[in-house]
Amino acid sequence: METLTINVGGMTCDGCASKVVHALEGVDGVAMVQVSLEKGTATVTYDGRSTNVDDLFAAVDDAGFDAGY
Ligand code: 9UX
Repeated sequence: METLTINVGGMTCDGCASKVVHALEGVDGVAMVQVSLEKGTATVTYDGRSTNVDDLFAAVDDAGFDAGY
């Protein structure tokens, strides 16, 4: 398993945080997601054989937020 912390732009309420959690949990290979609304981050533990950083960033962006390092 690998762990990545993504900076997530555009999260302004708990609903946003929930959307980001669900978007990342929907990616094949994701085992755990922890989102901090205060920090504007999402920490993801994932199986690198099933997904990668590009996929995780894309999931955040597709949910309407702005993923970055
Ligand atoms: Mo809150 Mo966010 O009412 O996508 S859910 S602003």
